[in-house]
Amino acid sequence: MKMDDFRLDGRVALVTGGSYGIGFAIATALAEAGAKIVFNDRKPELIEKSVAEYKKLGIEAHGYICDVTDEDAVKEFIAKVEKEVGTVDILVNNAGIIKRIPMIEMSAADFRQVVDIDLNGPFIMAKAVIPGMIKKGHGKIINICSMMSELGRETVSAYAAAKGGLKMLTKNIASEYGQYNIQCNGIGPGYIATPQTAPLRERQADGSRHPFDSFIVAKTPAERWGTPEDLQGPAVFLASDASNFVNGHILYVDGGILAYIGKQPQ
Ligand code: NAP
Ligand code: GCO
Repeated sequence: MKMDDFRLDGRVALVTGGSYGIGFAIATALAEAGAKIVFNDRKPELIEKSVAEYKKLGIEAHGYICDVTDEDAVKEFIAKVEKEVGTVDILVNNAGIIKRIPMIEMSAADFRQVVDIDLNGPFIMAKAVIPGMIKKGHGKIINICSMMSELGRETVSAYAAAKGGLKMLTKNIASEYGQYNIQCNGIGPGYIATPQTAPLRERQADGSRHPFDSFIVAKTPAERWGTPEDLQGPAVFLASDASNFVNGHILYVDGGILAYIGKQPQ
């Protein structure tokens, strides 16, 4: 093995929802390893703001407006990227939402929206980039799964169903396209401090920690929330030649939560 196996020079990496949070952190790491960065989001103002944020880090990111659930828009998006930047070598299916509603109070429309973005979106994106990867003779797809690909909890039925499905979509893409030297793996982040989990970490009126915040810290051997930066090394590994024989694997980056019964309440 050579350390250059972890380099991504000359590769085009597309990170969906790469304007902030986990997607932005992963994109900056892939850029650090040499990749050209493409990202998309739904809001024009976000694209502009994020291109400037990438530029502050010395990264010439290519930002496009595209909703991952809109198949026609995605086809157009990928055609534009192939023309303006190059064929996508690395796809990170990061874009995702969560709605925290008790299941019997959740509307079917809300359930469908979460599954549409968190599961149909990655399918649509992967379907759009795989033909180019086959032509090039290689490709890397990294699906951002979740602890909820393995575990359930109150109020996240749609999200858990979608992320459980995304785990199996990852394994199926690996099975169907491994013969073309395309590796499809997942990253399963633990509880990461981003806007998506901000409501779970809000200080209480009396200034005390949110009960869920304390719960997660007690459930994590590392005794802390993860940061988007904790996901950067695993993402570079799965995007690089160093992982060419890793396929259909979900790499949990969770500080050990999945391995641990949790600290006994004092
Ligand atoms: P976040 O801060 O909410 O960011 C999500 C990103 O996805 C935003 O840029 C968002 O842009 C974009 N997005 C949402 N729907 C989209 C759509 N239909 N088309 C295109 N872009 C869309 O979330 P995060 O915490 O960084 O999480 C990123 C991924 O990691 C998600 O898949 C999430 O499920 C997963 N994850 C998060 C954690 C965690 O603890 N934070 C743990 C495990 C897994 P808009 O502003 O347009 O919505
Ligand atoms: C929640 C959280 C989690 C995290 C993540 C954990 O409400 O339980 O949002 O779902 O986002 O998916 O891996």
